[in-house]
Amino acid sequence: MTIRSPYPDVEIPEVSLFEFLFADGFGDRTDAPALIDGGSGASISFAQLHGMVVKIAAALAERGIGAGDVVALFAPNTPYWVAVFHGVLRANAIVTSANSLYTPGELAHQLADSGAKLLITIAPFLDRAVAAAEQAGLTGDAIITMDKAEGHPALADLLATTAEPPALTVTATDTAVLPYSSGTTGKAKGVVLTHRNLVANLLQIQPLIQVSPETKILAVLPFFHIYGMTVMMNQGVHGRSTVITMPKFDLVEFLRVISTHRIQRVYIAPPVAVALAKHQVVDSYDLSCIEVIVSGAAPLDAELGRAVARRLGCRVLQGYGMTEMSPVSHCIPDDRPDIDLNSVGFALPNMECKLVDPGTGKEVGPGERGELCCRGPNIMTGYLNNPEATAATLDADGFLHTGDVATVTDDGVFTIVDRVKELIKYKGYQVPPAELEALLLTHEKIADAAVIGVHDAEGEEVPKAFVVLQPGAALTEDEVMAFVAERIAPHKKVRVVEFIDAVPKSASGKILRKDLRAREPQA
Ligand code: AYL
Repeated sequence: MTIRSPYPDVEIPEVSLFEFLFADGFGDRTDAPALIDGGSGASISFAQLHGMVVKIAAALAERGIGAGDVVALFAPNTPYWVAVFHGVLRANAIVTSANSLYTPGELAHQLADSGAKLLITIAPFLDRAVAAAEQAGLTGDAIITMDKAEGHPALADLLATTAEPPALTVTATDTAVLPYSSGTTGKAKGVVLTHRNLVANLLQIQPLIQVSPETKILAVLPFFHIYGMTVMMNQGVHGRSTVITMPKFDLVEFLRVISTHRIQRVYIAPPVAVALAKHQVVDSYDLSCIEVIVSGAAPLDAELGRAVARRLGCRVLQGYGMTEMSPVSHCIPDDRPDIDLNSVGFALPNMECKLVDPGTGKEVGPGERGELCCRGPNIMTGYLNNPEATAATLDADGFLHTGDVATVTDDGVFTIVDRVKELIKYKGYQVPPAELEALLLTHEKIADAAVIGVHDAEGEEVPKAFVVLQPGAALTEDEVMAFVAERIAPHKKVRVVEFIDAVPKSASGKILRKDLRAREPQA
């Protein structure tokens, strides 16, 4: 049984993201602030943003960047991030956005795998950027900084060009972005999202969560992640709203920025809800401006969400999605505060969903648990250069198998109840177990390893490694954790270690994660 969205379909124009967002001009919003740097208060109007985008496109074209070329963005949220992102797309090229916390090794993997020709970063990230570029075979000239740094061209140099921008030749079906996601299994892969995918998701979100020119949106979640990219950055530009950027999460600064800029719309991942519900400092700020908080990227505890709503006197909603869906597929609509906050609300317009019993492969109906499979105009075309992973995720009918287990009511309200994929989510960030297992195996004293997600005392999901030592070798838990921590981004750290005699495996050699999970005390 296919469950269709209760909302009428929306029409998706066959245009590039640039045409969709910029082509009509901005009417009476031309001189209004499109972006404000939350820290300094410096702002960029819609007209200025448009001007920068065109200049950046022209300068990139001068440097030989054009259709099919990939440009990597490795930087925290600032108004410049937005200008560079759209400048790359306006140059007919493709953005691959990298996690700001990446180590050189992680960034090098993404640069090489995506075939990036250029890396745009900031001076404080140059150490890691240069090391990664060297590993990936990019030369020094291929690194541009958004601020100024000796020895590298800067964004100001690009903006100084007198060249005309190239003709806009990309079409709706061309690739726009390559964010990285591990999907249901294995290591991080390039998710191929087209212009149409990104345009579609903006239009699909609109009937459930509207933004207007009066809306001020806080962008503290990173633009490099699809949640920030679509829901904060592009939805903001589309709504002619003002987006206030923050480069990283710091509770006091977060509260100050909301209160100072009178922000009405705050998008968060669940750990921020914990702080908002419990931290004393929250009472020191006037947060009466907040109208709606939307939580996504990991399960929100409904009681916690209600505590935030009561304390701040605002609505709290939950959305669900996946990088591979551009990303939003489900959301509690803004005008339905009656909907259970444990749920992720309705399927967005143009979405078709089915729930499939992971054991039997049979479709199940309302009230029963099944793997959520989704089809719609926002679904990726596949993983970059990886037909096996694509075939394992997108079925012949075009349904994406999410690896999440859900239930649905007769009214079409979905609740995510479990996850059948390997993926661990730490504070909303992806931690692919396969990557940690491969890293652990590079330790000379480790014979075998398996990683699963467990819940810590605060209920946060954390990676736990089961480690088999080489015969006669000795290693402490702390040594294992330190070995991993030195080599990967902080959110991927192994936070619990247990030594075991053998990793349980199937006859074909696959790690039996459910056997490892069964050993854990139930939360
Ligand atoms: P990725 N409840 C439970 N699990 C969730 C939820 C949720 N509300 N949202 C995301 N996940 C998990 O690619 C789930 O396992 O995208 C899903 O397959 O980093 C995985 O996270 C996808 O991780 C929104 C709502 C953006 C969600 C998003 C998704 C971004 C995370 C905007 O409003």
